[in-house]
Amino acid sequence: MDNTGFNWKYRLLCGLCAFLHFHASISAESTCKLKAKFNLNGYRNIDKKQVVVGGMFPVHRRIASANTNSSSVPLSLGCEGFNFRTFRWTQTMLFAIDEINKRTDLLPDTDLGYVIYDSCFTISKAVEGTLTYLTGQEEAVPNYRCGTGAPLAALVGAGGSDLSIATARILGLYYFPQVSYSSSCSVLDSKFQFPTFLRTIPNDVYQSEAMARLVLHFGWTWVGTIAADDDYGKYGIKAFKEQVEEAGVCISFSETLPKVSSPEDIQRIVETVVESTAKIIVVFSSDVDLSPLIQELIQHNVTNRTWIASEAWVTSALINQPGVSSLLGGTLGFGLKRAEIPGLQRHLLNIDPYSNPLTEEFWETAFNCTGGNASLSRAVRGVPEGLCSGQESLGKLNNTYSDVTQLRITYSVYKAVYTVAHALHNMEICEPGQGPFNNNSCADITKFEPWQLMYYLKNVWFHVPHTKEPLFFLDGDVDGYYDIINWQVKGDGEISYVTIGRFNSTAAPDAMMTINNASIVWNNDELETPRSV
Ligand code: TCR
Repeated sequence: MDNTGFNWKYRLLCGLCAFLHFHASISAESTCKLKAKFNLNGYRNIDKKQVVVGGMFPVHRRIASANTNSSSVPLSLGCEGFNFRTFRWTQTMLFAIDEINKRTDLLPDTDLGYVIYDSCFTISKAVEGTLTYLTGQEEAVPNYRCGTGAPLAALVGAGGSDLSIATARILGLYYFPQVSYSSSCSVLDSKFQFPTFLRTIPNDVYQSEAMARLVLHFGWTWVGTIAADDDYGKYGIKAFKEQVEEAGVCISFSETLPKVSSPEDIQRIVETVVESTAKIIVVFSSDVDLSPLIQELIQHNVTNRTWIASEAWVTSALINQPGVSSLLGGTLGFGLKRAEIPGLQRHLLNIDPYSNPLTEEFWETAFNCTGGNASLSRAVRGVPEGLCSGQESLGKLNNTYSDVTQLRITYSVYKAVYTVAHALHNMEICEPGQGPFNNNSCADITKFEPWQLMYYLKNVWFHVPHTKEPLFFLDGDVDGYYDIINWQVKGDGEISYVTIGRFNSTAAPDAMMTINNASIVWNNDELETPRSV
């Protein structure tokens, strides 16, 4: 492949973190390296058209604390708390793009590039990224994009629902498509409010219903609830409560997890859990927000509870840490459809630690080493203690980043990228005179309008590679399908995720949920169903 024709913008934004400034220097190089690696038979594709897909991922867990000094210029904050799981999602987007660029039957005449933003799990960052994305500028000036570069297609993201709600409001103004892989909150189904929002993750109305059915299935009548202080937690738990209360279940307590670190709030929730007679506790939260509470409950040796997990923490390595089995063994929860994505693990293990600042930070965090470049001379001369050599082995590291046993949101990311690619493909193969637009015209893939891509996205219909799962949208949503997962403690104290049932929103009402009661192992290895009091 001849790389000379490429000038992809590649940006990883994290406020004013160094990331923001590196794209100019690395732009063509890093993406082309990646492309070259996946290029077919070395044929020249400089004649191909180019389209850029945006991605937004919460690679960091939070923004650094604010500088409250108001006598100096306010700066956009940096981010901290590197998240290996979400970094895997980011790499999956790149993997999918490479896979698509390699194919000759999908987008044969177009190459996909990408622009990736780190939302740092924070609304303000997500908004900042969206404005930057729309304007193509670092200063966020809406309705202005300079340069005549390749068109930006759609945004894959933005992560949590609260972030997507913010970004979708802005993108909606410009009729700019957004395909989300993890924003499941029910409010996002309003096409009136979010006209250009689509998602490959099911709407949480299904999950809340499934949770309610689960509680009723076991005859529990007294449950406690804990929710994250965001749209996901609040709307999810509200719908759950409405449904169980209607069926006569009583709520023992309702707690909200703090968004910003607050040991006092965590302490209060621990006391509530300890003092309550409710033995069944439903938690609707992301793993990041739940983790401090779990740590504290372990300190208090809390056992003998059955936890009901929402999808965002049900297979999370951040929660399932050594030592949680006495607290969380027996947990039941809802997981998205799991998939195998052949080639993904190889891609994950093969990343170049020095291709951009984010991979560099990943490497340093994973191997607990610092800086420097993996230059050959250093490898030959030996590496001073504490410095990364670049030769460290990812394969040997037991890290959630390269763990491909639970590809659920990861699979959803993969589907989101393919969704955009198929929509673009249908635009590309449009026959002049038989197109869907005014006077049967087609859109030009080198300079289309966002609403034209939106037309194709809404009408997309394809089979996801490898799994062959059909993918299409009904009003921007997909069907609600979940595995019901049980945390079973093995002899060595490790927890394995065992699928003990399924929920399928498309089945007849009495066949939606199937559970194999006999295969469940409860807290403390009990085989008998716990009682709610
Ligand atoms: N929807 C959540 C965010 C979220 C998430 C996750 C975050 C989901 N699954 C897994 C981290 C890991 C599901 C939301 O806010 O909509």
